[in-house]
Amino acid sequence: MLNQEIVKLLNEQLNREFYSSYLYLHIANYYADQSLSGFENWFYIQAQEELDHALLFRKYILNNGESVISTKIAGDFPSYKDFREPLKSVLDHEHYITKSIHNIYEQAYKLNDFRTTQFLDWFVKEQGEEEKNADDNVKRYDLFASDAKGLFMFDNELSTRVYTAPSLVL
Ligand code: OFO
Repeated sequence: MLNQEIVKLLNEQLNREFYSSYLYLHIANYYADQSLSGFENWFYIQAQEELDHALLFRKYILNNGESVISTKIAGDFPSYKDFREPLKSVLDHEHYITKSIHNIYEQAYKLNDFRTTQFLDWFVKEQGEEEKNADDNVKRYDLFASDAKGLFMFDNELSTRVYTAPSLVL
């Protein structure tokens, strides 16, 4: 049985993962409107991955005999002034999500809830990869996409990303 404070935090994280998925889909839609299909592809796949994360939290909560709380998905869906802005905004977003995961980890650790820390280990690692990917996208955009040809090539590169299911199985 999980501590109820941990259940609350896990449910809040579930909501944040759904928001992340929706946010990435929102960005994919933005790039689709701009005919940047490679950017669209990259963010659409990220939206799928975030949905996977939400469903992993759902499964973990249920596997521990606790209830999943359905709440409104909290968060904004901004408009963007240029192609770079979504890239930068998701880097900030991933920093925020990392903090949130680390907070649950810290609370679980304090309560000797090692089942939850073990579950979260995968997410700690995943966040590290996602921060790196988001940071790379900003840096690569700044390096290569300052003219139409560079933007075209960067878009082509982003079109090669393929979806892979999460390696964590519950
Ligand atoms: Fe859910 O992985 Fe980042 O946000």
